[in-house]
Amino acid sequence: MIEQTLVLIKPDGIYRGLIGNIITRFENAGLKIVGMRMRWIDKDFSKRHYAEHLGKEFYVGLEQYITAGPVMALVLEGVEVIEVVRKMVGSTEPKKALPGTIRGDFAHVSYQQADKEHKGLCNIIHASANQKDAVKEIMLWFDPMDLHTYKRAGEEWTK
Ligand code: 3AN
Repeated sequence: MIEQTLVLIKPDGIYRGLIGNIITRFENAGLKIVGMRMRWIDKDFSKRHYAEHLGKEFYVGLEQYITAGPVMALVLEGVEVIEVVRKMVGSTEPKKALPGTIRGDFAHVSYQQADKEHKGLCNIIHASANQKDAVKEIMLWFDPMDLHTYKRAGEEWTK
């Protein structure tokens, strides 16, 4: 089934110059970028995006982290893209993320730093966890008119 998912390259990913590298992985995998915007969110927006984590021990650090700089938001489209992207992103805790995943390849430094400073867990990227979250998060971050339908080269003969 063709689905859409929300991906955020978080402030540590932006500051470390990883936008191009991360987007290239998704494009190489055949996923289609149907929306993209850079946005520096405030605390209120963080509370809406991370509503399920409000009140948890790590929320204050998480809010500090996600509002510390601009975030690149992407909507990706593809067959079972929610699960595919979660696999490409890797485990929440970077030290558990396998080599070859985005967190496994790039997030170990940030993890050690966060651990030392007792901050939110800096793991470079967010990806919607399931279909319900994907719909909710895409609506929160994007105006429908900023999402686009088009064919990638070669798409007609891969069907
Ligand atoms: P994921 O991003 O892998 O779906 P979630 O949704 O459980 O993980 O957590 C959202 C974000 O909250 C994580 N990406 C991470 O930045 C932060 N976080 C999650 N668990 C912890 C924790 N135990 N300590 C600090 N930060 C955390």
